[in-house]
Amino acid sequence: MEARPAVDDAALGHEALSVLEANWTGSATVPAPGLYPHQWSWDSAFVAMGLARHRPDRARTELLSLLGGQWATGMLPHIVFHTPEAYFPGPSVWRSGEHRAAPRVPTSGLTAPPLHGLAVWWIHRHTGDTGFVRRAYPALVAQHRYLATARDLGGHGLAAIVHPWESGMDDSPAWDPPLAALPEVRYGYHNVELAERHPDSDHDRYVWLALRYRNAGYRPEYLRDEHPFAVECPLFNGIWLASCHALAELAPVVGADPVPHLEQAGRIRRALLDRLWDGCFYARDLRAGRLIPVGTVGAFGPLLDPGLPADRVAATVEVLESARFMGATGYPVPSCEIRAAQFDRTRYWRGPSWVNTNWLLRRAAAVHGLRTLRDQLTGCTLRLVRQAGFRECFDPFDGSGRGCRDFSWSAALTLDLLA
Ligand code: 2M8
Repeated sequence: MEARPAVDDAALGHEALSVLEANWTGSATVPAPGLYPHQWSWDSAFVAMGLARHRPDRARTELLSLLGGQWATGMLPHIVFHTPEAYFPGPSVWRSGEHRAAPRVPTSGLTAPPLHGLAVWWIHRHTGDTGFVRRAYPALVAQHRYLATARDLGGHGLAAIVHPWESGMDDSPAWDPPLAALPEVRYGYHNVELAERHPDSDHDRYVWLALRYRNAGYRPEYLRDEHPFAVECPLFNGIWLASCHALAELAPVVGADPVPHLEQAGRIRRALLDRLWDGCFYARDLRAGRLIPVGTVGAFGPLLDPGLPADRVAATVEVLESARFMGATGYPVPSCEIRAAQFDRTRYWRGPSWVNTNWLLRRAAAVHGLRTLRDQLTGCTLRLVRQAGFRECFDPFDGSGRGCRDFSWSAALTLDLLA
């Protein structure tokens, strides 16, 4: 295992800022040089929150350039291609330019966890900049409307993801059952380090799914009636709920009514409890009509809701602190529960610990006044980056780094953890 010389807080913060400087393109931050050379949606929201105290100018520009990729439908794409095609699938695959609702800048046709309301709220909280809120607010309202209409595929108030990439937890074992129901395809899609991905890589199926959606003209009717992958994810919906609360707090800043956002939050909460709860939160496969019985870090997304009933908070935190998740390792929460047959400490989103999900859990602990848990998550996440640097993810047993180096959200959220 690699070891780094000990670094104090000031040096760590300085290193984090240098990584973010190097990954800045002039209008956006790439997640990492090389493998991720464009602007990714939830990565940008994390980067903006990490930069809010240090470089508020950059945090604002980051989010506004991302919002520049929004479609007229309200859909906020998971990738915005400000820079020439250097990633697969790139603009020539998504062909957003052929779609009437798409903006001028090329984008993907999928969305990502809707963290942006929370990010705008966060920047306002740290800067008090109301002009920025006025610019961003209408786009956020449109994004939430899109999720509540085009993406409520189950008809019960939750937004469905229609591709594993939309979850942000690409290779999570939670997507194995819905992916296994798709036909076998072989395109030979090899732009990534497959050794660290799913052993029987599902990437060809990912591309197949994306092409089906694209060939159907990105139509919501197609998603509702025909698309074979539709899942209600507790992390995606927990993040949406947090952003609804954020918009309710931002509404008075722009002279708008907070009530619709609180009503939306109530609808999502009720649906999470009615549809995704079985002693803990699980994802629901809408096409198979059942819960997907594997515990992942996504289970804790609903903890971001300040209105989650106290008994559910307690039960969910009990699972989080148990040997199924953080009780076993002394390192931050892994992406999949340790006792699951699918758990793999080495492969993307199938075991490793990620700084962004642990930062979200720390935020959730703060929302519920759980100070000990919050401090514990802060300490063990900082331990990872002190030990292994700003890697993309980390081995949950020994903390060694995996995936890319100089990874933007690991650097940006470290700045926040150090504050
Ligand atoms: C990973 O996702 C991309 C596809 O969007 C990939 O695997 O190539 C995920 O970790 C996702 O959460 C993240 O936003 C993206 C860029 O960091 O990489």
